[in-house]
Amino acid sequence: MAETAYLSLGSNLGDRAANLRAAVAQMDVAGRLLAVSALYETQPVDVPEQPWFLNCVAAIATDETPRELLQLALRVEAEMGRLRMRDKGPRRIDIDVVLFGDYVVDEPGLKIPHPSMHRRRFVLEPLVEIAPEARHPELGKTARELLAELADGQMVRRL
Ligand code: PH2
Ligand code: MG
Ligand code: MG
Repeated sequence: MAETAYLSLGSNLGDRAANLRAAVAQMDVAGRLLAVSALYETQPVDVPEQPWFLNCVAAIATDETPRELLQLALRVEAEMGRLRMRDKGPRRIDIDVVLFGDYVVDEPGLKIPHPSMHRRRFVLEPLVEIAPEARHPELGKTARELLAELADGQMVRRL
């Protein structure tokens, strides 16, 4: 049965909007694209000294497994010329699987829900835009509730 997965995409090098659009279009082979959020200009978190990001979230109905979806994301990143210069540093494209139905996966290289998603405004604002009732299976809270609990401090502006 198809599951609904949510992807968080980010870019802070090159033509950021074009990078996001190209990546979303390529992820479409994993299933059926259900929704794509607006683009958001976002302050870098974790590694602050880097260019601001554009971020968005896409919902996809997929018959793939979480591992297969991750592998596709990594392939699209590689094909788009992503170089991993520095952990959490600048990149042309980053594609993270943040939720996959109500799956909880904790394997090397694959953690679902994404371990930081509930603390990141750049994930939660676009997620709430397209799926306010999407539920975090470990915290038992919806995207809307998680966003409401977030402290101020990360700047996120919808374009
Ligand atoms: N991704 C990171 C680290 N920091 N900050 C913003 N605003 N957007 C991101 O996509 C992002 C980040 C690691 O993947
Ligand atoms: Mg990431
Ligand atoms: Mg990533």
